[in-house]
Amino acid sequence: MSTTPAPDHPAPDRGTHAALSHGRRVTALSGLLPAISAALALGLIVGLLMVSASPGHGPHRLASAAGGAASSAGGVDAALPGAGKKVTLEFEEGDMYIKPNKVTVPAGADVTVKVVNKGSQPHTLNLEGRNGGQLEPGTSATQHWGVLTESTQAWCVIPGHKDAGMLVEITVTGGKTTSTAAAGGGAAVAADDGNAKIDPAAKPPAGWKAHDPTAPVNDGKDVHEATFTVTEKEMEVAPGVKQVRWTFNGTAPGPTLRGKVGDTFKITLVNRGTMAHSIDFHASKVAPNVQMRTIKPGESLVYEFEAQFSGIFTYHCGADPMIYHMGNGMYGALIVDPPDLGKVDKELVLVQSELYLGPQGKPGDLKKMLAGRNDAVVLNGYHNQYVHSPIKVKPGERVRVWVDDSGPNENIAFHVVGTIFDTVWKEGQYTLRRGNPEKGGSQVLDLQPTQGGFVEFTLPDAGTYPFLGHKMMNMANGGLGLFQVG
Ligand SMILES: [Cu+2]
Repeated sequence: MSTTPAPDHPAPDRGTHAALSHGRRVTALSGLLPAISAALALGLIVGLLMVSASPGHGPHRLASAAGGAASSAGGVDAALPGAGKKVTLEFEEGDMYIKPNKVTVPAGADVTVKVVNKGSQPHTLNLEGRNGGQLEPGTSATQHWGVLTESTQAWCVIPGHKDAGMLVEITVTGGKTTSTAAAGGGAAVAADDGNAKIDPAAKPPAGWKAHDPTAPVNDGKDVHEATFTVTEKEMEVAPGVKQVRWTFNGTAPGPTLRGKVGDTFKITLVNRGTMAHSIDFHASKVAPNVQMRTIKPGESLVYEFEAQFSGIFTYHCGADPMIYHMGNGMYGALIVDPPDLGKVDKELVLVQSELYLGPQGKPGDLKKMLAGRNDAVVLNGYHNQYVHSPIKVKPGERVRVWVDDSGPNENIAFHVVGTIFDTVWKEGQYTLRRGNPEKGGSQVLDLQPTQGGFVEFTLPDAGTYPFLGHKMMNMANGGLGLFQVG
């Protein structure tokens, strides 16, 4: 297992943030998460808008709202309802909420903001996404937003947090213009605006190499040590389509690990990304708040466990919002061999996941992940990967394919056209074994998100044998591959 050096990254609230936000649109996203909405509704009742004689200028001064707002009371039109008034807004942030999430301010008022972070991870509150410092858990800060003359928004700029619900609508009343969508009731902007599109007919560029599907060999050692370095890097996910993927060791899926029941796995997780990450091995029985804890950029942790159960298990990042980290590439598989695993001629690993494309060169689209609107369902991270690079098999070879469904949302009905599985293992047990007295055969290995198993079969004659998830819309959407025999 090698450690991949971290590439240079754009600042977190530029590249990634720009993919997700646009200053004055209503994204209507808070409605996607009922629990968050409930918390936000509660915030409305709390009604923290106060008019006070606050001293004003705090340590986190932000520029006032764009669009002609004056930056000091001296330049404010005296006819505006808030002219000469000082308004203090108080906000509570937590993990994926801000409350209240709607406030009303009279135009011309000089606005100061007090914000407290009651969440378990860092957040920010930035007027129109600009400036502002990071708030560590349990800390608070004061910001001076200056004079507002038209409706606007503020949000947390940490990637994914705005789309997960950390957005405040600021309605400014009595100003010259209050017509922006942010005033409420405006039409939601189409979620796909500017997102990359896959051309199913396109071919990978010269020099492209498929993700090697070969299963790692069980090295027989009792202790398996590896370093998983988290990086956020641009990668091609379909011909011509590039996205910033969040990865373990530079690939999505991450490296496949392998051992046997009773082995110890000792993984050092190193965060060289720009945001908080973590790892959750489904193969382990450990306290989630210890080994699976989220670590900041520059930090590392050691995750050690004994593999007590056999199977192919998913691992994934569990940082909030988890679906965003998994959907951006932070997943992989760990194989724990059952004690009596037979010999085969060829052994492969296929990990299914979905792509939810953001704009070219940006991370995926969280809104689409939450809505389950994928752009592709892929094996080992690339659209129709093994159609572009078929997997070679010799006639009559006994093949074992380990399959893990890393999701985050889709299932798989794994099937190989032109053969029948004589052995199937699913979630900890054989459901079919070669030589069974019933002479039974199996056509599909069915897996829900983060389930895993393997199938064994032979391809007796020379030819081309497609493999796919037999949920047909997924096959048509990038989940097809080919075995080339002879
Ligand atoms: Cu992560």
